[in-house]
Amino acid sequence: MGIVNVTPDSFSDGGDYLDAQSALEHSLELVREGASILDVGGESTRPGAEPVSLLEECRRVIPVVESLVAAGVGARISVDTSKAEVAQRALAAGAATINDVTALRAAPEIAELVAAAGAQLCLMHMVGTPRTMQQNPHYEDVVSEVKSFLEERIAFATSHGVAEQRIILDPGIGFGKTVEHNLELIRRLPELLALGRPLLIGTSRKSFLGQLTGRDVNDRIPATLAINVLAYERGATIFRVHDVAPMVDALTVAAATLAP
Ligand code: HH2
Repeated sequence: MGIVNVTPDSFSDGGDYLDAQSALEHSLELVREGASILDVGGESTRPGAEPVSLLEECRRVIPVVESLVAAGVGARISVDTSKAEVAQRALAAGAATINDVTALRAAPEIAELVAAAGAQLCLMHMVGTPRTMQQNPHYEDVVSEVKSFLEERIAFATSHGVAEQRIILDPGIGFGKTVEHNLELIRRLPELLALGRPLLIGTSRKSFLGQLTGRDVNDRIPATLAINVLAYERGATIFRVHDVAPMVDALTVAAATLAP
């Protein structure tokens, strides 16, 4: 899953693809590099980020979805949003997945929209909101708490019409977690796999990798590859990354090595 951030303030690529044309060109490049899903987002969720208005988020995201569909991009189009109106317009424009980092808590009606469109839904775990989530995160057992949360969110989504086989789960790496919480979640990923749904992992260039390596945000590709390969070995199948080409190589070698 290649990341297409149409935002001025994303933590690592804010402002790089702000107009629809550069977002389209970047998307096509990610697909050439091997992305099979593109995740288009118009609101940063970095710690402390300010919310974006509905009008502004639509203005950023919808033209990009439309141009990707018009270009016949050859990848599944996912839209990273927690707003029902953005989801509705994105689905109408041809998006096939809604990636909701609030797991339907901000806008429960996204469930009905996804169900009516027969689309996929990614449910992610997060404590609080991006503004507050990194203020002293605490768990008794991070993995079992994330698992219970996701289990409850699956029940909510399916009771509102979403087919279970269209749900993807994400432990929300970096969303209200310390370095150790993030590592524990990756280490014990098979416990989340027991929920029976594909696992999406978003570690790309994140700050916990900087804390572990001392690297700046744009020098975290090796760290991203290492953790994603380990997540793959533990059962994750969707990797949300900025740097698609090196990730494809790393996963190709990992898959060949693990093949029986
Ligand atoms: N991480 C980010 C945004 N959306 N969605 C899912 N499902 N999982 C994630 O881990 C995830 C996500 C944050 O990364 P990025 O888009 O690069 O930054 P920003 O939120 O600042 O735009």
